[in-house]
Amino acid sequence: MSNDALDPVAATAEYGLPDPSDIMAIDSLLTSDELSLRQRIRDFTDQQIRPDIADWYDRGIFPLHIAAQLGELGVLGMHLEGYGCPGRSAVEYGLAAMELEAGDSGIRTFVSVQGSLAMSAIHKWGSEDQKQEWLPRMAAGEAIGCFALTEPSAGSDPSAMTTTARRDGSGEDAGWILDGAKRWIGLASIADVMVVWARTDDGVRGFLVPAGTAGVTAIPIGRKLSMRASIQCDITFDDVRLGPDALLPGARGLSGPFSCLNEARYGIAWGAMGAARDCYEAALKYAMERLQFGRPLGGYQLTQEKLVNMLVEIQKGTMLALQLGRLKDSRALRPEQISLAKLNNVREAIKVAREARTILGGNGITLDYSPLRHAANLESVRTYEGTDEIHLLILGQHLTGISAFR
Ligand code: TGC
Repeated sequence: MSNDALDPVAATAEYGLPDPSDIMAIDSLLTSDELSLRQRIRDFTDQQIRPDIADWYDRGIFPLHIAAQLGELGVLGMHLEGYGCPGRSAVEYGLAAMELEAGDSGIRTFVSVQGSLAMSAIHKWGSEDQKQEWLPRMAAGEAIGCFALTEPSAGSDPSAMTTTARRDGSGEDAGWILDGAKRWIGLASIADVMVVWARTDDGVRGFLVPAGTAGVTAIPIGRKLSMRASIQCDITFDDVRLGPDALLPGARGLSGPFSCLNEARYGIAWGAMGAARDCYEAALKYAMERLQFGRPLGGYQLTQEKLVNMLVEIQKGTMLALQLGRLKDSRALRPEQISLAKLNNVREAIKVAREARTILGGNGITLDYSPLRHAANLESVRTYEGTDEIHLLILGQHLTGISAFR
């Protein structure tokens, strides 16, 4: 984490006039290093994502070429230390997620799946050999990872998973045989390595399955109305033979995958505010340019109310994300805090996106404008990494001490 002192005056001089939409001067809470990093990612989004995102979305393709660009940008496994990973702070990672999701949730999802899920699992729970083999290439975007937890019949309740790994032989050299199915797994069809969670005699364990392993099939899920510039797959494992070194030695039980979900949910709390900000900015621009009844839409009280309500939620949600990041950087972050921020920020971002679309009128239903694309994406974001209902119940359990799950 950068140690430079907070100096909003110097930062303003370096990065231009304060943003008029930053009413609460949130930028003044960021260090000059953080502002500089944010600007670098914002420039990347403007140059490499914005010009093509509507086309990628329309055609339903994930732009694989940006993996190496994102590696070079230093956002893959951004918060991880060593093994070629950038070792940046939690706040810096959050700012990057925000800027990338201002481009598209599918691009931020790629960064989350690669860094927060697959790389985090290997970094937290892998052997030294596994870390050396995969992390440097994954940080560079030269190898892609995925994280296979969810199953066709086990979404919110991963403890109901039916994918199994059983010993193939006996003794220390015994490998594993993997059988089962996973669903909604981001990047699986292009992954060089899958992190797969399976039930064993010893509880839930994690396994690394390299691309090309016999018996593994990953098929992208089609006909999606959301996350169209992104890949989610069905995977089947049919009598898949793995060596003994496929096991992630450090992870035992569901706390293994759940600790990785914490990382991804953290990034989402930031990213959703990026999508919301992009919607707000599109609506504000349109409202100032579009004349109806002889004056800009922005001159009507009803439009001003919409714009103000959007901005209020974006400012609140961004401050929430920043507090989350500061807690994470001070190693004081707790899962219920992540749940509160993920729940609030995605819920509010969807409302902002839908409200922004109303200002754009009929033009807002085309891919020429971002809000409806963001709104559709955010339906997925609201569902994955814990639905609204799951996060409400995690918070309910925290407040009452009573689990409503079982
Ligand atoms: P529970 O009994 O509460 O806990 C089991 C073990 O896990 C520990 N634990 C956690 N550890 C770290 N961080 C957390 N947030 C944790 N929450 C629980 C817990 O201490 C316990 O450890 P131990 O050592 O005692 O065994 O488990 P439960 O089954 O009752 O869980 C309840 C619940 C609902 C909170 C949990 O199931 C949950 O979070 N469900 C939502 C699952 C979810 O978010 N799924 C999305 C997965 S992401 C995905 O599949 C694809 S999206 C990305 C892509 O595009 O690929």
